[in-house]
Amino acid sequence: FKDGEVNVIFVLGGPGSGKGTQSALLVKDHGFVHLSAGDLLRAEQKREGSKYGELIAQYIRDGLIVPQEVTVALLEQAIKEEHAKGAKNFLIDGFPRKMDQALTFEDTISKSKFTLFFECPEKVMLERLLERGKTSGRTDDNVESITKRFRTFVETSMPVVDYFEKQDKVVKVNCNQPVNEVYEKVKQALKSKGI
Ligand code: UP5
Ligand code: MG
Repeated sequence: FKDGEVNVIFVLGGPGSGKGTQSALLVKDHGFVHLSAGDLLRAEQKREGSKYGELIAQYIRDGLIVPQEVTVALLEQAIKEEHAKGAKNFLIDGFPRKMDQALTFEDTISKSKFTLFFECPEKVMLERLLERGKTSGRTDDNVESITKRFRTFVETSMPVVDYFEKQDKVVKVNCNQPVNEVYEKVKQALKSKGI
């Protein structure tokens, strides 16, 4: 995409910090297109005939980052489809969560305007995910997988946040509050960036 053709905001934060919840609210009020990398991977995993189904299933269960070729291709396809329908403003949720993905995406698809980063204590995220796990059907909402997801987040994904922070492109929001209070802060954060 050429400069200005699409606006990309990355939404990052630990597992269960509320990326999906807050993104859904922003879609309703601001007309963003919300693309969750995790949702795209789960859909691809289920797609009949996908050659990546088993690989994706394993990586997600182990809380590891699926090789970037798979995820970047899924995102690129989804962005192009939405752009063809007239969409311009994208919330990319749960991506990039490894440095190679960040560099590839910004080199080949689009630079990001900034990253909305959700801060939340692990203890709170663990409680949320275990609660959700009672009904979510997600193969990674169990203590073993959650522990691995937390480790991957700290070791592999935080360097991406640090990288964007050095470019002064991170807006932090504390998420350890009720959904609507967090949302008020999210809206303020976007306002601070002129959105
Ligand atoms: N909840 C939310 N906000 C709340 C609040 N303020 N107060 C109280 N409760 C709140 O929320 C989680 C739960 O908490 C929900 O029940 C919600 O109601 C409640 P949600 O909005 O779903 O949080 P989110 O941050 O989106 O959590 P999610 O579990 O989706 O985060 P992950 O980052 O772990 O999951 P994702 O789907 O992004 O990735 C899953 C896996 O896919 C990764 O582990 C990885 O294996 C793989 N992946 C890749 O390999 N590459 C990628 O690029 C992306 C993913
Ligand atoms: Mg999510």
